[in-house]
Amino acid sequence: MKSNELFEDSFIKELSIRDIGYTKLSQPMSFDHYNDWVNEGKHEPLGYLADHRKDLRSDLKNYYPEFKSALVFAFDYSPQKKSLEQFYNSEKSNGLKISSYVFGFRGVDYHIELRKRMNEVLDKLKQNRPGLSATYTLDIHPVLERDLAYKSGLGWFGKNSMLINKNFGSFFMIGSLLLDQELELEENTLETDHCGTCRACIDACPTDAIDVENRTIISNKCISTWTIELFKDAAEIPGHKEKGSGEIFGCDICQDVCPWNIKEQEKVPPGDLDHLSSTKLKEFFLSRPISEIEKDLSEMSNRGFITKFKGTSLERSGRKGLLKNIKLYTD
Ligand code: B12
Ligand code: SF4
Ligand code: SF4
Repeated sequence: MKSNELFEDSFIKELSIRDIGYTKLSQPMSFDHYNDWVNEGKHEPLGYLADHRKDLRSDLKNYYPEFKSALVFAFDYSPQKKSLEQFYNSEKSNGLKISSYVFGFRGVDYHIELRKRMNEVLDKLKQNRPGLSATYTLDIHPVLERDLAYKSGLGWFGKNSMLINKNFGSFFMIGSLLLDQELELEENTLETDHCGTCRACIDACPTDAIDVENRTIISNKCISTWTIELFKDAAEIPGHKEKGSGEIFGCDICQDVCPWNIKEQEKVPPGDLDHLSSTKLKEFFLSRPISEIEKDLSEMSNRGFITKFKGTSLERSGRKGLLKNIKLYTD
């Protein structure tokens, strides 16, 4: 059986799972690539990628000793991406931009929402396999997730370093269940490179953050690092203010120009952006005069910010981080 035939279509669709990969390999294929990247300092200022957890990534068994196989999920947010683009192109937009993944999962922080969805999947799996145990990996764990998705056949490493799927592009998040049993599934073949001679992402990146030789990102040049990971006053990314196009949380530019995403956006129907958290974010940050937002954030307490945006991805940067990002467009 193929991994994407494990569950009923309606169940998969309800959880926005676009595809499922499967692998029994516990060792990544690109740990050396990661190691070199860290040794060259390209992870800076993201210290958590280089500390005692670095080498844990060399084998999934370091994180989950019982590992026998993994189900790897592509959680799709391309429909919400399409709606957000329509909003940015409308008169309602104030020119500021928040990355589309933030709106992808009902506006709820994907760490919270996708964990719930993977628990639902696990409950379903356990119905026929009562002894099964598992743990999940989602972003913050010491696992090379793109490598895991690559190994399980979900896509290739694009020049922009995104894991790209030939059928649905790169607007998806990766989440996995590491299992203590093998499943009766065929392993998928590895996807080949479909970037060819294209350079669209490299030419579009406003801060030259793409290291094309290694297909990696120089973190301290990336707008995503600056707007999501640096919480307080921080030195500006050289060139960002001049060349940035309104990004105040994350950056989608190198994905927006990718032909594999453009193709997907042409065919995907727009998704719902009207869930409570999404509406709150859109109304506060994306629809009002920028000076008004700056004033509100300056006068708000940290506690007030957390109360208002609790459970959304923006809680990570906090009030000060967002204020720093917005000031780029008011000073
Ligand atoms: C640190 C991090 C960042 C950093 C650094 C990004 C980077 N590209 O390294 C920053 C803050 C900049 C960032 C930004 C974003 N991130 Co991020 N991030 C991570 C995190 C936590 C670790 C990534 C990492 O280890 N980087 C180090 C590099 C060296 O490793 P890598 O990215 O995995 O790349 C592999 C390939 O390049 C491969 N490789 C390259 N060439 C070749 C060739 C061969 C032959 C082989 C075998 C391998 C190979 O080797 C590398 C090591 O495995 C992962 C979650 C996780 N635990 O993995 C999410 C993750 C990569 N991020 C994700 C997302 C969505 C984003 C953003 C789109 C968010 C946004 N809109 O702002 C941007 C995209 C920026 C970009 N173009 O990459 C998703 C990507 C999903 C996907 N479809 O690929 C992940 C997987 C989170 C998730 N659970 O879904 N991120
Ligand atoms: S996310 Fe933005 S800044 Fe980072 S590499 Fe892509 S285009 Fe460049
Ligand atoms: S824009 Fe072109 S080079 Fe960049 S990831 Fe997409 S296909 Fe590859």
